Amino acid sequence: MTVQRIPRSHPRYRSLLVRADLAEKMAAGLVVPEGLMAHGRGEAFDYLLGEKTTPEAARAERAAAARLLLARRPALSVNGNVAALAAREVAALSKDLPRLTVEVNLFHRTPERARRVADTLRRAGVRRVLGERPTARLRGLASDRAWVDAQGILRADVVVVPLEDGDRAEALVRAGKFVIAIDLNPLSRTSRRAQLPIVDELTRALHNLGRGVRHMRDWPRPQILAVAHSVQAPELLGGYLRRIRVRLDRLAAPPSQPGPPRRGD
Ligand code: PTJ
Repeated sequence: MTVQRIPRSHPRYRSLLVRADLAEKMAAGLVVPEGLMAHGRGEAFDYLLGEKTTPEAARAERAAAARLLLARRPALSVNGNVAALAAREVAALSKDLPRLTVEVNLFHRTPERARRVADTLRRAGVRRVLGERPTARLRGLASDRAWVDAQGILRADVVVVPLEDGDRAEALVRAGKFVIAIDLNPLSRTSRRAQLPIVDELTRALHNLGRGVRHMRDWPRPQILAVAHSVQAPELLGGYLRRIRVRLDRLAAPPSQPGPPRRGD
């Protein structure tokens, strides 16, 4: 169904809209077919998490914003899905944090797709986009995801990797980067390898990162440092899984029965 034909009254209007938009962007060659599967997996986890930012994700996003403010060379990696779903949010974050390098990084790389992703970002307002003609490779990675820009991800100290695959997250950690993942699946290798796993929907996460950056940017450094160190990956991952378990337990519980009459009732 095209975006225009989705009835606004549908209870899952937003979700249908995003799907139709992604399908159109796949036809236009921005998103790969595998990207639609990745999106479906993300949606499934979003259901389990209640389709809102959990308190654990909010803490992770605040800490990530602090890390970005403290970074000397922060970078954000953008693939086809990220450009399709959140080009505007990427542009907004790059305005909130002008030092942030925005770099195209594709698993299914062709020069045309790299250009399409970069054009999408520029149209949304990102001033400088790297990665169209990458100049270096990350060590220990066989896929095209290894291609990076020597001025961008290669020299970055903090890298945000949304909707990433586990191999590259691992390679980035091995290369000494501080890796902030955005991935709705708390069980993915990316979430489990990142030093700071944000398990939240991409547009919500980017929005909250921008808000955190704006909120803390004039704070004294020790205060920002305290926020940056306020969460640990194992504790966050446990928290996300517990959040899902508690939610499922609650949903699975039989409707409460009126109890036996108590004395005095
Ligand atoms: O554009 P390319 O060629 O670089 O390819 C991009 C995809 C996404 C196809 C590629 O990176 C891929 O195959 O990714 P994976 O390994 O499927 O991982 C994507 C992860 O992102 C999955 O764990 C999903 O749960 C998660 N995800 C999907 N949509 C969202 C999401 N996380 C947050 N927000 C979303 N909207």
